[in-house]
Amino acid sequence: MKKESGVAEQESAESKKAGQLEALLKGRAGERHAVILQDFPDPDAISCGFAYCRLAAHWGIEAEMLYGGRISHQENIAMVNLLNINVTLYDADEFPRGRYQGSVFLDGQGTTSCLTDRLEEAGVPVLIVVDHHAPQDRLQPLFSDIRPSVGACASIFVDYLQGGLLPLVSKAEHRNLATALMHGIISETGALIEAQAQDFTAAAYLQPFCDRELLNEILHQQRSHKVMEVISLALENRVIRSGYCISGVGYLRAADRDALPQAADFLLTEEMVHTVIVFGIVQGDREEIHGSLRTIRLTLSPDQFLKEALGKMASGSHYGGGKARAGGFEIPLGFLAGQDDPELSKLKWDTFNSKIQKKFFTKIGAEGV
Ligand SMILES: [Mn+2]
Repeated sequence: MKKESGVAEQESAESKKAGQLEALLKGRAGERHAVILQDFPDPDAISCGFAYCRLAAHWGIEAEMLYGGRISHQENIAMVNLLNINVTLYDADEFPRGRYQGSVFLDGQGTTSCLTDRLEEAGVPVLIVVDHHAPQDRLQPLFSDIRPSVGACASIFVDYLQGGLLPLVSKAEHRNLATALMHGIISETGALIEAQAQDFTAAAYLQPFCDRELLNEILHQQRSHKVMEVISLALENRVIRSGYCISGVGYLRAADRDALPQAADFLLTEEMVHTVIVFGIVQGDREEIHGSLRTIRLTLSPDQFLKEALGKMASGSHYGGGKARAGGFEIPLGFLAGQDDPELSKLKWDTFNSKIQKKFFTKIGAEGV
C-alpha cells in the first residue's frame, strides 16, 4: 500500500510539471535561450531540443540548440537534415557572452557538455533541466523535471505537449516535430524493447501526426565507406575471451568517431559473444582514445564494468560510464597527444592498444593475447 501511494504521489507531481513549465515560459517572452545538448547529441536529445524550440517560440522566446562536440552518426545527420532541425556547433572557447538570457539542459544535467562551464562563466542562469537519467546535483535550475523511470526523455516532452503546452493539431503543421520525437523514443528504447508505459503512451499520441516514410528514411541510412572500413578492422582485430569481444581499430578521424559504436553493435551479433568493446584513437582538435561498450548480458552493468576496469583520471572523474546495455569511455592522451611520424604513431597505438586490452582482460579474469 505504501508503495502504491508513493507511485500516486509521483504521478501527481509529474502531472503538475507541464503547468509549472508553462508558468515559467509565460514570463520570458523576448528572451533568447541556449538549449544545451550533450557533446555527441543523440536522437532523444535532438528531438527534445526541437520540441523545446517549438514550445519556446509559442511563448515568444527564441531558443537555439547548441552542442560542443559532433553529430557524426549518419542517422542523426539524416534526422537533422530531413526534419529541418537547426543545431549549432559551438567551440567552447568561442562561446558568445551576452547572447543568451537563460540556459536549458535536456537529456542531461550539465555533466555531458563542454559548454556548461562556459555558460556559467558567462553568468547565464540555468532555467530548465529535463532529463531521464539518475539525478545529479551539478545544476540548480528554476524548473527541474527528472524522471528516471521513463525510457526516453522525448516521452517527457510529449507529456508536456499533450498536457496542454502545445497540443498537436494537424499532421501538416506538426509532422516534423512528431516524427522527430517518435524517432527519439524508438532509438532511445532499442526499438521500444526497453520502452516503459509512458513511452508507449507518448508513441501512441504521436502516431497520427508522424510521417512513416520520413521515419523510414531516417532509420535506413546506408553506412559510409569509412564506417564499413572500421567495422572490417574491428572484425579483423577482435580478440574473444569468455564471451567478451575486444577490438582496437587504430586511428580514426573525429568525423568517423561514431563508427565505434556501430562496429560494436555489429560485433555483438556474433554467436557466443555477450559483450563487445571497440576502441580507437580519435584525431581531432584533441587526440584521445574513445571506446564503446555494448552488451546483451543483463547481469553486466556497463557503468560499473567500465569504471572498475579503467579507473579514474587525476581529476577524480572516471574514464568511462554507461547506462543499461551500453557504455563508453574517453581517455585523454595528455603529453602523448598530437600527430607524429608513422613509426612513432604505430608505437603509440601499439602501446595504448596493449594497455587497454590488458586492463579489460584483467577485469574479466582472462588471459590476454
Ligand atoms: Mn536520453
